Amino acid sequence: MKVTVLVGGVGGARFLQGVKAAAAPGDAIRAVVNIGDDIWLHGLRVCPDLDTCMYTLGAGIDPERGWGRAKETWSVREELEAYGADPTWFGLGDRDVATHLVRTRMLRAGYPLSQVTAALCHRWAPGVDLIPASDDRIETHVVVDTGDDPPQRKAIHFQEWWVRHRAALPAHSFASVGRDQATACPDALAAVADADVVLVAPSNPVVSIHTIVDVPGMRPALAAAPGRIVGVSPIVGGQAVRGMAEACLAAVEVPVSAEGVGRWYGARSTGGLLDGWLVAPGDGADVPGVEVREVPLMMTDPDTTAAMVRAAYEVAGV
Ligand code: FO1
Repeated sequence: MKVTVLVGGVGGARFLQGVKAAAAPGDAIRAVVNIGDDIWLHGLRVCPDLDTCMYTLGAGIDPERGWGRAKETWSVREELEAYGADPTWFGLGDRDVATHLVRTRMLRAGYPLSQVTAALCHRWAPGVDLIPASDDRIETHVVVDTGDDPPQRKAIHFQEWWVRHRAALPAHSFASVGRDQATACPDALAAVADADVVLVAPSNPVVSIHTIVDVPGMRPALAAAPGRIVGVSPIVGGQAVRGMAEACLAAVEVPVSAEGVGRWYGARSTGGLLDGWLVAPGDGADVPGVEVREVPLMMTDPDTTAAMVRAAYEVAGV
């Protein structure tokens, strides 16, 4: 069976572990990964969601942080701080820097991000094809009011909002910088077009999933996908399971509920994304045109997540 999964960072990587655990021999798993978090730092290209998926599935992730490498050291970060080399609010670990050096060298040599990612994955063998949503640069920026007096309204990079300000500055809106000059990665479009089923991971709906679907070319590809598209709610019991989805949903005026996110994604039959929607027991959700199924959604370990994936396959009829 060919499975294609739309994923963001930490939650997406955990979900992919479940897709792997549920896979049968010969299954092909392709992950279309969000690139909106990507950032140039100290001359290096950092791709947090691709790296979190690669390290998690390749057993190199730091399990507490959910990002960066296990057994990490921070000499480079300390030396950069000693030079006062901004930004100092984003920590690059020594082992992690090697990934960014290899990636940056290949990008500078003209290789597209999808080929760079495949090259890095030769080492990590994640067992899943990791495909960036686009080979072009699309960065999520957040429109906020700064703490100045009087407050200034300006757009800052997603990482500055997320890491430096811990998403505490109310987000007025999100902008995908570079989107209008970008196209979806051909490998990502192909992975949607030949999938028996497309899964939407319980990643952040606004800055991970929407940023994938909104890449030019992706929405028509999903609309035409032969396989059914089944999503997994990232909201359980009215709370986001990870990250700061509440802050993001508030900015797009979507209720923090399984029903709210399901309706925001919309039914494929009326131009939206979903054919099916998994929600947690008791959450219930009325999403017109979408088959809703209540299943346990806490990804406590790959086998528990695999049960969620099998439920999604049932809804997809595969
Ligand atoms: N998150 C933090 O909260 N603090 C950091 O210093 C930080 C550094 C970092 C370096 C590499 C990387 O791949 C991710 C990193 N993250 C850090 C997490 C990152 O902000 C998130 O993984 C995603 O962008 C959100 O999903």
